[in-house]
Amino acid sequence: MAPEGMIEVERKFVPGPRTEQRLRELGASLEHQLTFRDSYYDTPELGLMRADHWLRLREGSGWEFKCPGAAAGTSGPHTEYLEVTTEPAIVARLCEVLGAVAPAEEGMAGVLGPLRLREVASFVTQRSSWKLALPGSPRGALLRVDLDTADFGYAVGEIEALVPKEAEVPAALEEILNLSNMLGVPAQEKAPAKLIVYLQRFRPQDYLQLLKALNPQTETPQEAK
Ligand code: V4E
Repeated sequence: MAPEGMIEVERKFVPGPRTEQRLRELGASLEHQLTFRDSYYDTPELGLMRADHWLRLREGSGWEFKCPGAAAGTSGPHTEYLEVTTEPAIVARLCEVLGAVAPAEEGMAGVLGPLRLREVASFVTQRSSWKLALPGSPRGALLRVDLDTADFGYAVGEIEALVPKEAEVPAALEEILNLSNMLGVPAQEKAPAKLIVYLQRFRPQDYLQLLKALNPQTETPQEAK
């Protein structure tokens, strides 16, 4: 998770048998290997996820709230989210999104009930986190590559850059796309997030409702002729 207020620009991809070897060839270093549980929370109507907001409790890190950035969503192969990690800031944003009056409590534990937030998904991820600097990068910044396997059997990779302001997003995006090419990721490939695959497998009705809300123009399987 990014430090408070940073913009996370990322692209997910399907890792292949040669992905790690390719990362090493490009000079990437394995930073750490972690196992953690994410528990996602939402209202019974999925009021947060339908508005493209994602609230989770990450084991070892605490509460994290991903809110859409200027180019959030799924129009391109990348996504852009602002990450909020302090509890008072998360509570304030939750109230905005859900149209609720701010409760007297500022901590998360005290607002879950009043805001009708309950766990909708929970799974464990095994993650290998790689870091590398792209040669010739004008930003001189590091890219992170996470290779994840969720306990329900789904593997996904993620190339991520953290930028402090919107003006730096295009350069970060270009670096991410360059690295994607170097890793052999097909240009238009879009791999779904672990949570989306979890909902598809274990909460199919919620998944269909969510898909419709996030991509109103998409036909759901039941509606397809
Ligand atoms: C932003 C988002 C979701 C929340 C989980 O984000 P994700 O990047 O998948 O988390 P993780 O654990 O892989 O990485 P980390 O946070 O540690 O860097 S779930 C779905 N989205 C966005 C999204 C969307 N709006 N629409 C569709 C169809 N898919 C994904």
